[in-house]
Amino acid sequence: MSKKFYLTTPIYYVNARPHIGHAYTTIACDTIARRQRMLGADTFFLTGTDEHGQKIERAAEAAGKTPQEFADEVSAQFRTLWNRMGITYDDFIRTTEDRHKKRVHELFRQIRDNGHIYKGTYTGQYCVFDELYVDAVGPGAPCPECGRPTETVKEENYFFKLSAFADRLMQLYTEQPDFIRPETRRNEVMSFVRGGLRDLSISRSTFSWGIPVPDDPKHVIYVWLDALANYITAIGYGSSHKGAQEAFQKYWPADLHMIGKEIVRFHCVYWPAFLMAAELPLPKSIVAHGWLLFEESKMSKSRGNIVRAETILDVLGADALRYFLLREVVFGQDGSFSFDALVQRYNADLANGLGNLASRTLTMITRYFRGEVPYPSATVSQKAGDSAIAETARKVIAEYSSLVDQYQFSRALEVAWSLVAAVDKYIVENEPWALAENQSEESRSRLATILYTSAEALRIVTALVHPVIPDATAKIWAQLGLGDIRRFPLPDLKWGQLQLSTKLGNVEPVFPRADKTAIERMQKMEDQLRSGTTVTQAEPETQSPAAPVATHAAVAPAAKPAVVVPDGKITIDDFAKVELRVGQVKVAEKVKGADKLLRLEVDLGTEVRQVVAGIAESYAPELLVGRKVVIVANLAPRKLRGLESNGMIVAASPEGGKAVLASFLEDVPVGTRLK
Ligand code: ME8
Repeated sequence: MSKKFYLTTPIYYVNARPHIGHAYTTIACDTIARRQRMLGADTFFLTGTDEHGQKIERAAEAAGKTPQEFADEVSAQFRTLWNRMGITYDDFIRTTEDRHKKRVHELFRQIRDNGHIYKGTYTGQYCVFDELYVDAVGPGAPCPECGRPTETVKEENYFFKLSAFADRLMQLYTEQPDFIRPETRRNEVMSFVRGGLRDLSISRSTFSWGIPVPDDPKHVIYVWLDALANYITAIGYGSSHKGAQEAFQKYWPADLHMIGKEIVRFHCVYWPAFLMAAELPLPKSIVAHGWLLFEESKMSKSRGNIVRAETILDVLGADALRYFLLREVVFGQDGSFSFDALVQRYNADLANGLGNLASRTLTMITRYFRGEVPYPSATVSQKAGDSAIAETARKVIAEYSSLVDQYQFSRALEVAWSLVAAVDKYIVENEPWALAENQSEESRSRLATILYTSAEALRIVTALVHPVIPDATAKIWAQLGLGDIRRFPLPDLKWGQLQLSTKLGNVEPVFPRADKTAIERMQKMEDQLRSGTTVTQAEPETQSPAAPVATHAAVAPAAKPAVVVPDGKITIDDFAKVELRVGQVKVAEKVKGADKLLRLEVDLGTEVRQVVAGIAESYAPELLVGRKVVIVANLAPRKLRGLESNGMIVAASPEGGKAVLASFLEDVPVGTRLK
């Protein structure tokens, strides 16, 4: 029987549309899944969406939708994107599906029946952004994880006896050092557990968007218990169907949960403890990668610094994004994204590197050998350079495989490209085009050897990196006349398998060079998305004279209207581009060294934003805490005195007088849009 390999991405929250941070994890997993299939493993690759909890409920409310409608829309955006990118997931789980809900009930019951759940009262702070109970003290205290203000929760809850599992968890980390990778994350987790574990509240009763607790539907199950369970519910845990039970037997435990570093605690402490409590086997390994940064901070919706995958797909294609992310970012560490670096890598490594090697090698075989792979003469025409390429290729196969199996994608690709560079040099040094001008038997034989050697090296790189850049390598493989690359058994890969007289397919370039406008085009697409504009041509800069005066020292360029009405008026569509929302000030404080500035943390329902506003002369900070204000929510972030300002607070600024914040006479829910 073949080996199985079960791997998962986190299931992504549906409070915001996907960006390339989500794509990064999904691409890494897709690469591993494709490689495992080529290695012959019975592979199961799971992804999906996390749809319950207070954060989603609030996001839906702010969008004027029911949580289910909202979740349906955003979940579909994730799925559509993965389909467009050719992600080869085997299942896409949604936590609002019946199959999941029923099986989560089973898990809850099993843990309860095993005696690990009791009822108690929780009083403390909760961070809605992280959906995390925190140890912070006092109303509005900042979350130790993300710094956002926490909310006080006082509820009767069900508790999970997490504290009882500390010793077993420590034993797990010690006995299985590979359970958490990389080492830095393992150390963090171990010191967290060593610091003492408190029992965990695993239900909420003050909102209803979740899976009801079995036999006590006033409570909903804590969203992280619900979400983590997806890894077993999707493959049939708790099902009464025979097929589902067999799938669970076959695939569980997972071979790999791939996650971002911010959710290590949930996966490496809570999840194994839940499984121990349910007496289920534990996953074999959890690998946490670093963050994709953009403009120096973590790419995330709440910071407004996201780049969408679609933009890159439109301009350069999925392979470019996949290659860039895996090559540029050292796996496990944070890495920066920039359009400049993307295009530079694309041109250097893909267009001029692999693409050029493929097209020059295959074009010469087509031209000089009528499109059939020539065979190297074993005696007459062998030179040291030929066997050096074969030797390099052998080394590359071994090193690449070992690095990629340790998820060192960047180093693995560097190694693979060392073969591309070696063959390039070999071709330049041997000048096959010059040999082709001479019809002597010796020249023909030498030419055959050089082109065979180049084509064979090309075949080897192509097979190795297929899981990383599947589209282009499938094309090169077909151009090499080798059929369907997905069926190629990687364990068999070795030098010399390219058969004499293999008939090449049609030779076409796979990576056209990106010109200078590629960067501009991508940047413009993202700017337009951020400002809410979708038209493509440049528009004149205008600002609405009717707009309320904004007392925001970090005024970003206003959203540009698509249609400018001659007398300076704007259309309703123009106005709709400005996203005005009700926010509530959670924290207000003076900015050191700036008399006019206040640093505010404003809750927008779905997230808490830091806004730096020029209202210090009008308002004492303590008067602002708890106050509802109007925020321009879709302004591009700006830095002021080193602080990032994400949005703008709206106020009237009378001539010569003090600013007066826009506010409401009636109570309005936080997050409501003004329109
Ligand atoms: O945490 N850089 O969902 P989420 C790298 N629903 N990876 C990033 C990233 C960035 N800037 N931004 C997002 C949740 N990611 C929970 C998970 S699992 C049982 C529940 C990736 O939508 C990365 O994998 O906030 C990160 O862990 C995940 O998206 C968080 O997605």
